Amino acid sequence: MKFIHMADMHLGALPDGGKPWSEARAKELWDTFSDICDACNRERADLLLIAGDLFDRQPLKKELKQAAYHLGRLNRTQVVWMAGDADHLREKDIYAAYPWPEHVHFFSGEQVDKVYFPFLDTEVWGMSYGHSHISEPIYDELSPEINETYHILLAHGGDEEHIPIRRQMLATAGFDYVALGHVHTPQIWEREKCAYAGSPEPLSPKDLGPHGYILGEITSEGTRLRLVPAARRTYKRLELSVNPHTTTRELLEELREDLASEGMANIFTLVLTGSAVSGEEIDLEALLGAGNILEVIDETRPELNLAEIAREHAGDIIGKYIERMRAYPEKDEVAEKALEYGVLALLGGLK
Ligand SMILES: [Mn+2]
Repeated sequence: MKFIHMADMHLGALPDGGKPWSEARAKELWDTFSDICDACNRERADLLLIAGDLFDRQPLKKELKQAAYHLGRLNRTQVVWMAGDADHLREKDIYAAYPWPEHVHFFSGEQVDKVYFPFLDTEVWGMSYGHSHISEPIYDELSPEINETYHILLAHGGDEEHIPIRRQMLATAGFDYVALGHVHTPQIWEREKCAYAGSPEPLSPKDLGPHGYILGEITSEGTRLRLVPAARRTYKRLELSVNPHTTTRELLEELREDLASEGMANIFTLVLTGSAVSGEEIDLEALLGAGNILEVIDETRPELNLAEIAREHAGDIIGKYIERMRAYPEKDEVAEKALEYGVLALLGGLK
């Protein structure tokens, strides 16, 4: 039995809101969702498991229509789907009432329910969020009968306010696979037969590394899992080293080269390291305009002229500190750092 497991697509979200590339990314979420539907056809997947937060909030009717269109393109895959905390059901919700294609199975209540597929001899357990917060550990008590039938649990959450999960308990509950959602970074525990699919597109600069969906297979031998990258873009951290003489022009040149080699479409957090520029200030706006740069973080430190500081502060605590630290052998890296940080802290404290 072959399946594709996805979660946390967050359709309708506007990643990197306010940035020039934000609208394009909102559209790319749909494109990647469409790609995953194509993958179901290509891989001849028996099941598409959607472990919550397909939408970023309660979907509009036209968003449901668009989702139904893509799911309608599946030619042999059965879809099992739950609402997560972000797109949780509300009383007047239109999800359940929506005329989904016959092969789309939606958990429409907050009680654990089961869908059985005789031709796959597979039973999928799950529920939907009816609230944005659920603090009861609902999944901890579940345990399927051990028999020939494959049992899958579709689950969303894992933190205190979103159904706490004890993974060790789930691992021994008897499911052949637990398809998890809510955590946006993919995590696979193949031996424990469970995984967070992660969001197919990264949604914040904290979501580093590859993103996509999980391609899995359950046989009498066990459960095999693999992350298939599908994201169109990656968040990256890019360090640029500067010295007191660096100019904006030089820095821009280096930045453009780095962006080209790291992939212009990706989204970057720039970090300036090294010694602070002492000449003309770096034009941060120019750096921000060189590509998809979310922000520039200045981690440079002022270059210390210790001889001058020692002369100026002869007799006070700073002078004494420098004198004392210089008693350490030269080229002792720890002592050098302690001297630098100590002097900076003391100078800062005097401001
Ligand atoms: Mn969630």
